[in-house]
Amino acid sequence: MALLPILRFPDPRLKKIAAPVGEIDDSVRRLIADMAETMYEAPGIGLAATQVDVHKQIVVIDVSEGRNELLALINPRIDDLQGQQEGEEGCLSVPGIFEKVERAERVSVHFQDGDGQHQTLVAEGLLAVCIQHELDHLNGKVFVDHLSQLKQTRIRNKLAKQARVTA
Ligand code: GNR
Ligand code: NI
Repeated sequence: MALLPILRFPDPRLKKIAAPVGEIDDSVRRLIADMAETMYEAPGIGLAATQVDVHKQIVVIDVSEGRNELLALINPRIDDLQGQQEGEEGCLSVPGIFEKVERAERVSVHFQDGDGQHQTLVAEGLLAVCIQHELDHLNGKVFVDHLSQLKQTRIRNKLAKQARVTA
C-alpha cells in the first residue's frame, strides 16, 4: 500500500477527462487500495483517481461513521437524478475552502466493482453528494466550478496566498 500525492486546485491536470477502465486486473485493485489508504489518511469521504493524477474512471468513497464501508466505483455512470439538496462541500484538492453547492438529492449510479461485476447503487443525502462530487472530478470538474466567478476568483487568491505562506 502507498499514500499518493493529491493534486491541488488550480492544477491543470484536475481538468483532464478520465478514460474508461478496460480489464479490471491486479493493477486496478492495487490503485484502489492505494487510493483508499490516501482517502482514509487525509482524511476524506471520497477520492477520484484524477486527484492522484491517474486519469482513469475510478473513485473510492466511504461516508460511514466507522470508516469501514469502502465503496470502489469503476466506470461509474449516473443513470438517474432526483430532487435537490444544498450542502457545504469541501475537497482534498481545494484545502480549507468550504462552500454551498446545489446537487441532486438522490442518484442512481451504475458501475463495476473490483471484481468487474456490474452493480447499481441508489444513494441519497451525503452519499449522493459525494458520488456527484467524485464523478465531476472524473469529468475534469471541481466543486469550485459550480460557484460564481467572484467566489472562484476569491478562492484562487486565497489559495495562492496560502501557498506563499506555506512555501
Ligand atoms: O472529504 C470530502 N468531503 C466532502 C464533503 C462534502 C462534499 C463532498 C466531499 S468530497 C471530499 C473528498 C474529495 O475531495 N473528494 O473528491
Ligand atoms: Ni474533491
